[in-house]
Amino acid sequence: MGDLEAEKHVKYILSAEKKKDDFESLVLEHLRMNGAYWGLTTLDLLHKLEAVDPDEVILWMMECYHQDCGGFGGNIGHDPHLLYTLSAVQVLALFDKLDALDIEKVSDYVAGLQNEDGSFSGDIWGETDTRFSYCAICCLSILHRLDKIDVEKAVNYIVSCKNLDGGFGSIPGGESHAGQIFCCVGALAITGSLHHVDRDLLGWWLCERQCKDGGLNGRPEKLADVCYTWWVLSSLIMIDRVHWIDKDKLTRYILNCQDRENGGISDRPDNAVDVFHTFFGVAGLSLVEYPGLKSMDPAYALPVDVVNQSFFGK
Ligand code: GRG
Repeated sequence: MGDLEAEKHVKYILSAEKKKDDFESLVLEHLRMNGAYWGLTTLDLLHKLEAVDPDEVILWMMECYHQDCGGFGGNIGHDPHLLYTLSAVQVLALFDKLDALDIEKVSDYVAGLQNEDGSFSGDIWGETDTRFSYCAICCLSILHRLDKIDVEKAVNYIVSCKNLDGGFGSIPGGESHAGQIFCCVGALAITGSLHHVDRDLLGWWLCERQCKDGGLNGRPEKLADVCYTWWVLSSLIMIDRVHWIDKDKLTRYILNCQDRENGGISDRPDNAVDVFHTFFGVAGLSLVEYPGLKSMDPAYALPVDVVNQSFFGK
């Protein structure tokens, strides 16, 4: 199986951060803020965050900030959205620099996107999705401003997206999907509402995501993909059913998706690597307690020491 090529992954992330004109950078241009979160969290899990100058990152991030409304865009000159605002808050939490934010302004922006039915729109254009419920709740919790929204309504809306198979979809009646399940279970965990989850039913659906090759898929009849290591395992951990997965087979699958020459992790063995799958591969290995990695918090999707720092100041 071979080991985790930690040093090569660090080099890969650091070089991806600097490139601006290759294929991957162009594809990621509109979600560079998410890319910063994926890359920097990977470095932190590998104990190499100090290889990056926080001031340089924060300077760039603040250029993506919209002072008029309090939200962050995915890159300089791009419109604000909850998806990027959460990534910005997570990156600042990684660096322990949340004080660089106007916390009232940012949390007002997030809270202002809650709708009458408790759901959240991602931006002013109104699309709703349980991904945005998670982004809002995680963001406000990190900023200690959950009191700015109607948490009960937010929880009831998420519960209305629960399906008969125990999973959750993007809107009421939407198909269960591991990514949405992470968002809903994560939001319920953060708000202390996990009693709404049927742990055995959902745990069964989630552990059935493990394919013959050891990898996990996101819904029935689909191919395995390294990113589902995160969405599925974090959910299983939050509902206390992670022992229903074959961790050794999964670990082997992730390690087989590494580019052993140039670093980086891909969705499936022998495919091209990218920062998204490198993050979810390393974060997944952290969840299976692969040696030498920092521990990840399954609900906040940040290293545990970062979450502790932000909540307990230690
Ligand atoms: C802080 C980790 C973190 C997340 C923020 C944006 C977000 C909240 C969560 C996204 C959850 C989600 C929906 C993930 C799924 C991403 C994905 C690989 C979708 C692909 O969907 P399909 O239908 O793929 O193309 P399948 O595998 O079903 O064929």
